[in-house]
Amino acid sequence: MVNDQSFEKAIELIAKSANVLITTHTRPDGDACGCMAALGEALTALGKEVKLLLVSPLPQWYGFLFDEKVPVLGEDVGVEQLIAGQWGEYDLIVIVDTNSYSQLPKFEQYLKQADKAVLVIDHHVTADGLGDVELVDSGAAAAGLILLDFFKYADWPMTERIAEALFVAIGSDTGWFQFGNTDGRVLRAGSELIDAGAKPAEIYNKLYQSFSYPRFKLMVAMLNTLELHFDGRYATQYLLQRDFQQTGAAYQDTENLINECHRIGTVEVSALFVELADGRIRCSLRSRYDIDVSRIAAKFGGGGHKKAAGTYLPGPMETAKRLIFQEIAMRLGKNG
Ligand SMILES: [Mn+2]
Repeated sequence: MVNDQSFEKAIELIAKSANVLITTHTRPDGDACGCMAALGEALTALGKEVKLLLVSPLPQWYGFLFDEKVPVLGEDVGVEQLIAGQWGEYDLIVIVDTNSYSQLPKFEQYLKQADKAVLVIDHHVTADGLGDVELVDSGAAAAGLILLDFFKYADWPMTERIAEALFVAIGSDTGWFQFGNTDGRVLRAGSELIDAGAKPAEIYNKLYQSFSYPRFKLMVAMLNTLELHFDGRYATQYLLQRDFQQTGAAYQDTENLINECHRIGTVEVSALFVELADGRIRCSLRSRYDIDVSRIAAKFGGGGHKKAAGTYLPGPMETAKRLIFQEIAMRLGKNG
């Protein structure tokens, strides 16, 4: 849990700020988007001038959280513009759901030269200490849980919109209450948010039953690459640039697809390799039991959680697959 002293400092920081810029990690997920939306809503209600900024495109299924399109750095606004103050001057930067430079491509440049107060709200173990004030709790299943505690501490009104956004944050980081991080705190928060107006069935539909046909075809292409190793304990899948071209799906459509292979009973750990336009390979890792995939990701400059992590690897695909295979072989060997 975050201590009261940190909450007090965050409240002070917000109280003396008028223009607030809120951002989150690249490949924004439900926790990232939900926290941005909830905090944006709350700070606007407090009379702050709030701007939201993403560092990579928003998956379309999170669009309902925002009243208007959230600008993307490098697409809607250039980092030079941001640095030059042509896209607004801010006295407070809030970063949600990450505390790492590597998760903030391009924004990192702005952050390093900007002489602004920074507030971080995060639950990752990997941390660069980006904040002047940090609300960090690595025991929280989602950054949304920290935000909920903060809102309650600050006694800010919990509107239906905020409850919905925080429910998205918590629901998605727990795999809709299926992952091992689903604890009493998660379910208590869930019930509070439902009481405040969040509608779980409606949210589930918007998040998980809203595939576009291209995204579904991308999933089929991915499933066709499934390989099992070590008696079915390690599953790999991959997607090439050509799969995106053939299906018409976008890179952000890969979110959560890795989890499909964990329906196979033997699978303990899995990797999804995605070839990027620049030739690098994005590798997502999931673990069901003891293997700490954040350690594997960290070896290659990535990060995350024990059971869900990611990193970038050099291409081509076979090289990337081999690098991770060696790590998995070591660990599965050790664990018997
Ligand atoms: Mn998160």
